[in-house]
Parts: sequence; structure tokens; C-alpha cells
Amino acid sequence: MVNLVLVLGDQLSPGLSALREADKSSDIVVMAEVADEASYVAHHPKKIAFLFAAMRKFAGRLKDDGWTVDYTKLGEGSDSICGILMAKAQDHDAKEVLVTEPGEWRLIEALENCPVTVRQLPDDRFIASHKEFEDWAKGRKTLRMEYFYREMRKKTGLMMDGEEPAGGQWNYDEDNRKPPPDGIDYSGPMQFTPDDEIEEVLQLVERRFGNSFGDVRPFWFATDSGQARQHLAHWVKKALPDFGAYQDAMIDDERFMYHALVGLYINAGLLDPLEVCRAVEDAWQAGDVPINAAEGFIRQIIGWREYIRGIYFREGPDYTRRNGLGHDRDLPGLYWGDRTRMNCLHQCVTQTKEEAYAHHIQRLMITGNFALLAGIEPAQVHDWYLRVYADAYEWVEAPNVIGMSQFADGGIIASKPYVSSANYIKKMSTYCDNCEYSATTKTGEGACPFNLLYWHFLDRHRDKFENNPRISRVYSTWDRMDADKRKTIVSEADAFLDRMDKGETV
Ligand code: FAD
Ligand code: DLZ
Ligand code: SF4
Repeated sequence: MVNLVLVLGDQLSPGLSALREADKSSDIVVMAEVADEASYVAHHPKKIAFLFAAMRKFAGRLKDDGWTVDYTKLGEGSDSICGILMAKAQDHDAKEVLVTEPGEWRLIEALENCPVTVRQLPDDRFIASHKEFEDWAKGRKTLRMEYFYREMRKKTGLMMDGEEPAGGQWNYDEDNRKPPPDGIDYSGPMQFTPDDEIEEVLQLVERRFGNSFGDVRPFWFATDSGQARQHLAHWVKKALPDFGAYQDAMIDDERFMYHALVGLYINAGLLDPLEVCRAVEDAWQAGDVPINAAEGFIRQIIGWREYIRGIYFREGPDYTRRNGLGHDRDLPGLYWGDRTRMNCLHQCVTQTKEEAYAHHIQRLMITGNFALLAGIEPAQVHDWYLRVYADAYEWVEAPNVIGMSQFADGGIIASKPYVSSANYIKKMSTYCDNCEYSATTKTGEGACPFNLLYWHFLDRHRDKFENNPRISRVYSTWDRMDADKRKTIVSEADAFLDRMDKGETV
């Protein structure tokens, strides 16, 4: 009897555990474009196009490698993964379905409840297994990424001198916070011209998902591992040397800065995280890249990415509904492209719509910071991030949004809320130079909303933060302010939020 091997849209890796477990000579690979996966949130059309194109190419590659592949295009079969499996199990008289564990509780549970026998195997494309993360986390009062990261450095041997970190330090972040340079000498990520197969996908996505937020064209993402590797090599050569220093900087219309744009490729399985790290380590060993850039990048992958996944699976399915600060405001229309006078938000939302991309500091300190300061309901913020980025899957998006950005998990990931006034944004970007508001004006005409909302946030959550050693200092500054000034800030912030809630342009 044959088995089916289900390969999901973000499992496009030839070494996938489910493929390793299967018998190429008799088992059948099942891949399917289904309405449920394409619409459990209204994904950015570029993300759907990227995944469908990459799925179709991967199916072709598996066939070339000798697999029998049963591929269903959108609209040609059931709307759900379980429905597809039931139909295919009957068609092929299959005994069981092998699948590598999906990256989302929703789908794990759907497969558990599907009336066919499904065997879920560990996803060992990650460096730490669930058990390793659990063993590390067990008994610790706080789960700080830095200590987990050091374990991953030792485990992988990346940038290690025996038991010690290369260069004598684990972390070179103090060299990685430079303000924006005058210009960028990187022409941006490698771009690929769509072939006929991809053009067919683009037209399908335009027809079926054209009304969702986001532009499907121009489309130039890599859609197979060969292209993704070319993209990686281009970035290592042209941008990695400056990645570290300018990692946190933002410049008007410079959408990628020196960032790698590899998240979407790694998360879909086109690039292996260790292969990416080895390419970076090699460039550093060859003397082409400074240590702060190489270490800073490798930390993002074997530190942050693995840690974030560990938290998602440790915390369980209710994590996305947490709301530790009790925020309940609706997400304003400016997140969907309504006009805003705030240039920082305009820049980040516009590029998100056009590219399905924003880099980390844009996500954390612009769109995330504003949502947190304004008190937007975390579930709505989570929904927005899951929809709009090409690299978004719940296992990675939810801890970043609910935990790191919105402090809605009560401080499991972040030891303090990531909030800032305009000061930080002015220092780290050029956005304030081109804004209708004034970053240096604290109250009154032209005052930057971040300046008002920053104090409004701290004031309304005083009970939660005034004893937090990482943030308590700011309360002394607030208390030293003239009482009338404090009152003005709070009432101007309230008036701003009222205008925003009414749908006025803010
Ligand atoms: P680079 O800046 O070049 O970084 C290299 C790689 O490191 C990334 O590709 C990614 O694989 C990894 N990485 C870096 N930081 C993180 C992190 N915090 N968590 C996990 N991996 C990390 N990342 C996603 O992959 N999917 C998401 O849906 C996602 N949502 C986010 C939401 C918020 C609010 C925040 C603050 C961060 C989010 N991130 C997410 C993390 C990070 O912003 C993206 O991984 C990164 O911007 C992707 O762009 P890049 O490939 O150019 O990254
Ligand atoms: C994100 C996504 C989309 C848009 N479409 C499909 C699809 O049609 N078929 C499929 O197998 N997978 C798709 N995916 C990826 C899944 O949603 C993903 O595997 C789960 O969210 C778990 O990470
Ligand atoms: Fe954003 Fe304020 Fe700067 Fe304008 S002045 S870009 S609103 S931080």
C-alpha cells in the first residue's frame, strides 16, 4: 500500500523530514493550492503569488528527482488541506499521510482532526528541537534570547574558537546602531523576471485575490532555491559588510537598506538557515566582512529566529489572543493605506503595500511602536502583520508581534515595552525631515503624535511599569515635568486619538 507525503507551501525543502521518511519508488507526494490556506487571513497578493509559484516549481523539481507528485492547482480540488487528503487517500488507496509538522497550531489541529491517518514528523530544518528549547527554558525565571543564542553558537560551532566566541565577545551590537548614512551604495536585492509559469500565477492571484491589500506587480522575488542562492550570494558580496552598522537605520524610499531579504526564502524552505549562516561566516573568515556584521546577522538567524519559534510552541495556541495591557482600540485606516500626515508611517505602510516587506526596525519602532502607544487591540495588530509580509507565518509572526512588539504576553519575550517618542525615530531615520509634524515639538501646533502618545502610554500604564528597572527612570522625568504640561500632553494625546478613531486624517 502507498503512503501520501503532504508537502505544505512553506515546506519547499528537498531534505524535508516527511520526504526522508517516505519511499520514492511507491509513495506519492501531495501538494495543493487551497482556498483555506490562501484566505485564513487575507494575505498580501505578492505572498500568495510567491508561494504558489515556488510550490509549482518545487513540484517540478521533485518530479525531476523521481518522485510521483499529485499537484492540485487552486480551484481544481477541495478548499482545505484535509479535504485534499481525504480525496487523494481514496484516489490512491493510501494507508497513511506523512507530513512534517506545520508551523501553526491551526493546521496542526486540523490535521489531527482529519479523518485520515496523518503522522506528523518533527521539522528538523530548525536548529533547536522543541525538546531542546524546553530543556533550556525549564526552571529559568526569565527566557532571555541572549543566553539561548550562546547555546546555539556552541551547538552549531558558528564563529567559535573552540569553546569561546570568535573575537572574544558573544555580541557586537554596540557597533550596530549607527544613524542613517548620507546615502546607500547598494542597488538592492537581486530581482528575477517572471517566466510564463509565474505569469500564469500572477494572473490567477490578480483574479482571485486582487482586492486584498497589497500590489502583486512588479513581481521579482526568487521562486526556487537556485535563484534564492544567487540572491544570497549577491547580498553577501554587496551589502553584508554594511549590514551590521546600519541595521537599525531608516531612509526615505530606501526600502531594503542593507537588509538581506532572506526571511521569506528561509521560511518557505528555499534556503536552509545554516547554509545562510555558513555563507556569512565564510565571508567573514575571508576578511570581506567585519565581525559585527557577521555576528549580528548570525545572531538573528540562530538566536532570534530559533528563540521565537521556541516561544510559539512553548506558549501554546492561546498566545495570539493575549492582551496583557488590555488594549482595545481598532486598527486605524492608515495601516491600510489611508492618508496620514505622519511620514514615518506613510513610508512604512506604502512600502509594505508595494513590496510585502519592511525591515525589523520599521516593523518594531514605526508600525509596532505606534500601535502599542495608541493602544490598538493586539489581535488586530497580529492580524495585520500576518497578512501583509511575504515572510509571515504564525510561528514567527505571533511572538514578534504579541510578545516583542505589543508587550501583550506580559513580558515573556521583551523585558520592557518597545516604545519611543520621536527622538529615537529622528535619530535613526530621515523620516522626520520630510514630515508635516515636528519631531522636536512636544505639545501644541505641529507636535509629533509620538511625543504625545509616548507619555500617554507611560502614564496610563504606570502601575505596570514604574517598578520595572529598565524603564522606571522615565517616570522621574515625567514627574519632574510641570503639572500643567503633563495635563496638556495627556489631553492633546486624547484629542489626537479621538480624531484618529473618527477616521480623520492624522
Ligand atoms: P534581516 O534583517 O536581513 O535579518 C536576517 C534574518 O534573521 C531574517 O531574514 C530572519 O530570518 C532572521 N530574524 C531576524 N530577526 C528575527 C526575529 N525577530 N524573529 C525571527 N527571525 C528573525 N520575521 C519573519 O520571518 N516573519 C514575520 O512575520 C515577522 N514579523 C515580525 C513582526 C514584528 C512586529 C517584528 C518586530 C519583527 C518581525 N519579524 C518577522 C522579524 C524580522 O523583522 C524579519 O525577520 C526581517 O525583517 C526579515 O527581513 P530580512 O530577511 O531582510 O532580515
Ligand atoms: C501561506 C500559504 C498559502 C497562502 N497558501 C498555501 C496553499 O495553498 N497550500 C499550502 O500547502 N500552503 C499554503 N500556505 C502555507 C500554509 O498556510 C502554512 O503551511 C501554514 O500556515 C503553517 O505554517
Ligand atoms: Fe514620525 Fe513624528 Fe518623525 Fe513625523 S515627526 S516622521 S510623525 S516621528
